Amino acid sequence: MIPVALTIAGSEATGGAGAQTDLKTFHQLGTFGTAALTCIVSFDPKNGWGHRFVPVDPQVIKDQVEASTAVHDIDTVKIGMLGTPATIDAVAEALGTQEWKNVVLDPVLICKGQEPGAALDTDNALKERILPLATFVTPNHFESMALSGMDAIESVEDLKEAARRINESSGAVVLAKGGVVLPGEDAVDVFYDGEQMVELASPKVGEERVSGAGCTLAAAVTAELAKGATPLEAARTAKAVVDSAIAHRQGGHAPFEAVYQGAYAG
Ligand code: PXL
Repeated sequence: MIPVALTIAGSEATGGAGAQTDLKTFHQLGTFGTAALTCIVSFDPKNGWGHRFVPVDPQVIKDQVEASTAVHDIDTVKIGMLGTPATIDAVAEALGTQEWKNVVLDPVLICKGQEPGAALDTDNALKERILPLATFVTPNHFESMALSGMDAIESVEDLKEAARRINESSGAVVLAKGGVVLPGEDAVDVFYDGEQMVELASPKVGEERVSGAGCTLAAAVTAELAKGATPLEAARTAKAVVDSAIAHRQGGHAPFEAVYQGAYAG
């Protein structure tokens, strides 16, 4: 049997991020991908490519998870963009319907186009209801500050401190992403599982963020864990997948480019 991986994530219609990216990554890494959509994001080309955001009915989210887990034996799930407190409650309930070996959380905290007030409620609900269920969490620079309570992360040492704090408060394995935000020639991610602190570095490809890199990293971790990799092996492979996906990124008519996973050969 091909290992099955489920993503609970938003649709991003252009194929750069969200569930579309998760499924491509799952497929490229030899897993059978399934998806439950939490929201529909449509970039608005007439309005600065802002995010038009429509949440999926909470019951429909639960129905999708029910369908996927009824058809397949799934022990590994990725959580991507949730977007509203009602969605978070629905996903927490859906996760509670069975045991999971791996719950990989990409803690997408803000999405352009959301009300700042509503976003704060959503962030708090994510921390209270979903983070405690996660076994593996992949915060970016901004999310690492939010989840650790640190005011600034300016160095790899700061990022390590954030990873320690997030691991202590959640119990999850942490893969904190420095990305292009920290200074230096390398993009450094920090892996911390409560015992091992490992720096994963690779040369930066440009200084611009590429759409879908974060989704791809968490999806690749998920696929590798579904196949039986250890958390550290999964993190190392995921970093290589993202490096390849960024190197083979695809532009279009938007002012940002999107990752492409199809060139990763393993
Ligand atoms: O990259 C974060 C992200 C995740 N999920 C969805 C998105 C985005 C960013 O655009 O639209 C659905």
